[in-house]
Amino acid sequence: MSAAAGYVLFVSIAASMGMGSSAERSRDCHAPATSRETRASPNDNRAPAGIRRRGQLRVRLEAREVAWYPDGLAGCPLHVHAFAEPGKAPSIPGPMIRVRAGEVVHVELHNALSTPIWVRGLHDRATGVIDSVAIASGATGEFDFHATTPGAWYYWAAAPGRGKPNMPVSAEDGQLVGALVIDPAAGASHDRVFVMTRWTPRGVSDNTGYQLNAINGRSWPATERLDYAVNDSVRWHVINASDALHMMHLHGFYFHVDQRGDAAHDSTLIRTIRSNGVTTATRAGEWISISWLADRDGQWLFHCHFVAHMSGAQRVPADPSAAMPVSHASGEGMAGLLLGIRIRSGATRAIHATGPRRRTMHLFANSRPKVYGDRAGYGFVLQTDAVPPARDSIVVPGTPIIVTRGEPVEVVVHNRTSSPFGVHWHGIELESFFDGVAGWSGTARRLAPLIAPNDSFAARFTPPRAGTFIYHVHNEPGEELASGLFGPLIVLDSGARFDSLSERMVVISADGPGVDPATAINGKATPDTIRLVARRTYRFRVIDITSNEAHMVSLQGAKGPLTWRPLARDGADVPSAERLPRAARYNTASGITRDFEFTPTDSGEYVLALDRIVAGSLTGRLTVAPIHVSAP
Ligand SMILES: [Cu+2]
Repeated sequence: MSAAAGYVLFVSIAASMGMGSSAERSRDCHAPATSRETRASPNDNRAPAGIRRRGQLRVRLEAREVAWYPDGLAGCPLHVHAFAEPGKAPSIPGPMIRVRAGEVVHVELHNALSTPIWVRGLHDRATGVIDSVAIASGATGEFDFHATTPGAWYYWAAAPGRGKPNMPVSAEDGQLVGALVIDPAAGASHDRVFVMTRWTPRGVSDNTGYQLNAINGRSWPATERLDYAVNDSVRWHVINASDALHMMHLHGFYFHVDQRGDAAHDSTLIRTIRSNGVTTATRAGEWISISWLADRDGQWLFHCHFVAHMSGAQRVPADPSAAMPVSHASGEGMAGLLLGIRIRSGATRAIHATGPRRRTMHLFANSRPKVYGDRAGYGFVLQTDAVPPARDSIVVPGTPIIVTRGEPVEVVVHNRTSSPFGVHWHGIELESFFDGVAGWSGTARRLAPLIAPNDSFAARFTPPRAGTFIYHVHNEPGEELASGLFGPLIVLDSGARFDSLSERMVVISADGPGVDPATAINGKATPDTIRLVARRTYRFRVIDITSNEAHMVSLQGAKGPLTWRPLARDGADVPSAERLPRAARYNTASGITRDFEFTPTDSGEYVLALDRIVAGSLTGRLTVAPIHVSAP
């Protein structure tokens, strides 16, 4: 985004909230002026802390009370605890300690808070155990270690009873965290470091109350803009130093998860590494190291796919103690866990300039009053006849859009609702302008518009790979996503036809608006029966477009989980080595698609079950689709 466009977006947000100019807005903040407070700076984690002396990195840190401005200085502050290097402004996240394997680190940490703190993670990870060191108020602790284990580690501190031994907690100590990156002894490393932190009034990890989520100390649109040139290799460490799950999604490109770890372990200890996708889970306390090739120009986003974590409703309110739940409402604009990426053009490859004639489809965003109690329902309906569908006809999920790899398509989106929005073609490698983020996709000179009520927008793309994707509303003002504005986007290989006898789509979504909705399968909280024939092979295309929820998906018979073969993740075929029969279950959350091949061996009754996951644990809160398998 150009600085000007960001400013317009911000002013329109402030004006719509009745806040007037940003200067007035600051004066409205409830900001108790305590003398001990200093203002925390955002930390972009480019410059490491400390000084190198005689082969040793020496870092001095202090834990202090600070005022934090995650929306930028025109926004309101939160009063939290943070780390500082003496003589410098405190920062959120705290000063980054970054060394190569083999170096020796000495840290002196002074506790200037009025409470004792437990300090965790200021050590090497060779043992896979997190040490806790208590430092009394006013006291200083010393830490000496030999860095040996490469990874995007972090250190954190919390008052007794306010932290967890394996991750920071999103209360007042949730920003008392900093990166501790150990690079390999030699060679290139992932260059940028992004630390995600979180603040909630009660320190809760769920998504039912007010929350503020930040990357490197800032919430969108105050987050950093990342500039690259076409064909740059991008390599990032992304650290989820919070107690909430985040589903990190990259627009327009696939990325590779090169390494993954939690507070104490790297991936060689906890799970297999290297996977390709457009969305990946970073669990509470987890970090990932990712890489991707910026091979198309334009403006893109990297963000958490949970609506609550990209919602404008999480802008810091004037009085944080009276903050309202963020829930599923997108609010005015976007805020929170979003990074803007600008890729400068060069010799960019043409994605859809030539080739066969473009196929045009008309997609209508319809609404109908009183579908969810007093609230409207929404749905995308594809025109299949000579005349457009009725204005109040809604289908949830939206009509599947089925296109062919390599064939240019134009989807004309007609907005018949009363709200402006964009439409994102999730997982499709396309031209930035059509990516669907109004006010951001495209270039500074030609930004994608909001699709106004009664207006339309023609999205053009030529899908380069066959697979299972999603189309869904973006930049919506309210709960339009949870209320039905999404659908499957299937790309078939050239020459292939969609065979409804062997294809089964499973779309997982919220069953309507509200803070804690039930989960629906194919639009119903009490799902329709899936009908199969024994000994026939099916392709299951499982799409997760929930708002803020996570689930375990499983196929089960009377004797427990069935077996299936993974075919694709996020639209990309899995390597043949992974296409092996395995237990039919996996964890999913918003923004993920998976394809599986399933052959029921016997006739009988089975289920496709979703078990809601909250704070990392199965809850037994089920949504169950019956499966009836008849004899061949
Ligand atoms: Cu998130």
